Amino acid sequence: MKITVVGLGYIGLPTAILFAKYGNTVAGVDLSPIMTENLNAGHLHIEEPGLAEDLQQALALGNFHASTTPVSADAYIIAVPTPNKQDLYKSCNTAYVESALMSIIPHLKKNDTIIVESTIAPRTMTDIVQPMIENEGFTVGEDIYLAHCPERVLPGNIMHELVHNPRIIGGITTKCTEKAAAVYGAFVEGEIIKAEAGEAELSKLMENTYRDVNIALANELAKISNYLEIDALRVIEMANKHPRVNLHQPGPGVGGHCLAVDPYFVIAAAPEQSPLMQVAREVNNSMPTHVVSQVKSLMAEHTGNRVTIFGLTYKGNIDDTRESPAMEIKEMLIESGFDVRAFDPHVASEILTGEEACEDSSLILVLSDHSEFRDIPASYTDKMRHQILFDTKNMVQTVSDDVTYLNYGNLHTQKQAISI
Ligand code: SAJ
Repeated sequence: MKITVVGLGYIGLPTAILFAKYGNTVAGVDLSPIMTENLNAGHLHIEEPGLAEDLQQALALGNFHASTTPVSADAYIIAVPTPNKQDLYKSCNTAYVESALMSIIPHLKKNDTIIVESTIAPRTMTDIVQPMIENEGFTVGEDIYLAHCPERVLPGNIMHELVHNPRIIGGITTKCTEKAAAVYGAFVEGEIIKAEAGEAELSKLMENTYRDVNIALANELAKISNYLEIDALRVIEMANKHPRVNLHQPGPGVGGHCLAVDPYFVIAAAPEQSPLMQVAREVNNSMPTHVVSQVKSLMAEHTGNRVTIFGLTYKGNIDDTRESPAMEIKEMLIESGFDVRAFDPHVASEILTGEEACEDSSLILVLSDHSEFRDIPASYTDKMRHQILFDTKNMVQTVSDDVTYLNYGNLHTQKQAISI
């Protein structure tokens, strides 16, 4: 198969590389000339385990080439961003999807398949994408095949999950579904679930909304337990021993380009019907302010003004700071007058070592669960003015006995902890 993948980000690039690795001829398209040149030279712009090796393999096979303009193919895959609009309910902005479609339209021929992988609001395929193709004189389901196949892979485990996760294929017609399923047959070993386009759109959004709502519940529990002076983490651990309970983990907030974005697509499409989802978003959005309040309170008891953030990414072992609560907390702490230093071995622009970041600091604030933070060496904490560590991710395993270790389980033991 000849496949053109438009959008070489966290999803499009791994997808393109896998198609190439499995013997297809793949053209990767992105607006950035520097990025496409780098890819052709074997250099990645994102961190994802296994991707570098697979890129080398695809290039060695001669099956992958990146460029800034689409080329003719049998199947087109669109994996471009769909941010929130700045409107009342933060609805789905399909501008990049529409311009990607416009860029491939001149190359379309009878029997081609177009697959939208980007996360989209319910009814986008039938209300926006299908009319765009039919305006060009094609009949969808007869001479062009159109499907929404949402990506559902977890950053950090993308290369494995792309192959092994079940894949939802939502065609505009049954024939569209069959054609798109055949495309993914190239490498997907997970179950292929055939669906209608609208079902595929909404199920993807509800997966992330499910997680967002459950994290909101855990974050609310952290606040409740702090107020009631009960260990929230023990409560979660014990409750989860029940066979039908799966409380999620509290943290500094919900980030990334999925959970903090997608629920709004459903909310905007049905605002009157979605009060629970809206409150969950508010609870998760409140967490950076909650963390900053706790930091202010902890710092009020001590001399010194330096706070050291461990981890700026939206979650552990990745380099992605998009929609990261850690970045928001960093800005809020700076605005509050703290002298903020950051240590993040996964973010290239952060150049301080752990020792440098901790020097003369009064508090370490762990905001991302990078595995490097599991064991905190004494060489970091020895340099501190006051040895206090607040681990919002409950991930630190070992730290010097000289350090006062706090997490959402024991924060209430500090008399200055704030019950909000
Ligand atoms: N988080 C918590 N507590 C938890 C779990 C996560 O606070 O118990 C936070 C994380 O720290 C992070 C945010 O939630 O800030 C999101 O992280 P995540 O690991 O839950 O998810 P993403 O955004 O990296 O990927 C999600 C995944 N969706 C689901 O698990 C339902 C992934 O499978 C999707 O493909 C991806 O969204 C996407 O692209 O939509």
